[in-house]
Amino acid sequence: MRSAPPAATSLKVLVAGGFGAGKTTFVNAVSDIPAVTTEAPMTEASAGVDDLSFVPDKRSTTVAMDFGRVDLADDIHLYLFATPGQERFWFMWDNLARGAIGAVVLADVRRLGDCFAAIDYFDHTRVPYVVVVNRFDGAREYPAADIRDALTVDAHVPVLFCDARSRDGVKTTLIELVQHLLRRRGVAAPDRRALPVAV
Ligand SMILES: Nc1nc2c(ncn2[C@@H]2O[C@H](COP(=O)(O)OP(=O)(O)O)[C@@H](O)[C@H]2O)c(=O)[nH]1
Ligand SMILES: [Mg+2]
Repeated sequence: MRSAPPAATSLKVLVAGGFGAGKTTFVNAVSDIPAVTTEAPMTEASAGVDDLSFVPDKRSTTVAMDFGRVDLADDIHLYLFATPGQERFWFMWDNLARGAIGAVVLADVRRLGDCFAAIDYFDHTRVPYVVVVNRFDGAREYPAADIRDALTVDAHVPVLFCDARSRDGVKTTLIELVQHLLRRRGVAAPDRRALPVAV
């Protein structure tokens, strides 16, 4: 008698990184459903608090989270939750992180230090992550090894590159994240049955 195929796997993934690193853009680019965002217009009240010097076109900011969903295969559904970047919203991280199986830390090489908080948080809470450098126009390119050194992340942490506006580019980084999770579980082949059901 043949056993029934295992049901689909749903995984919760966090997207973190500094203010203006491209988190909202990343979730919107890849989501198969219209992403739920909680953008609020930026007002003068945030002048001098939120640094717009590298993202002068930014007109709004995430006040709670962004949410999207993407299917990597017929049977792997990722639920993406992007955290607000600013320190004044960090009290929400523990709630957002509950049940998360992995994370993407988005980095802008022009201000790498802005993602230290996310890296510290995931190291501390033992949530596996990949670092994804969002390639902004005109930003210098650095080899992955240099980025890894600058961020002092472990050698096994993948450092990837993408344009957060590109659906295919973003999707590739999410596939890499899932493969990283599988490798950490000692599974070489992409066998999703090795993934825990997290949501
Ligand atoms: N040139 C370029 N601009 C980007 C890219 N990703 C995001 N942006 C822009 O950078 C600004 C900040 O992005 P946003 O997604 O709001 O950042 P968040 O604060 O991390 O959610 C927005 O104006 C985006 O349109 C990228 O890969 N290249
Ligand atoms: Mg945002």
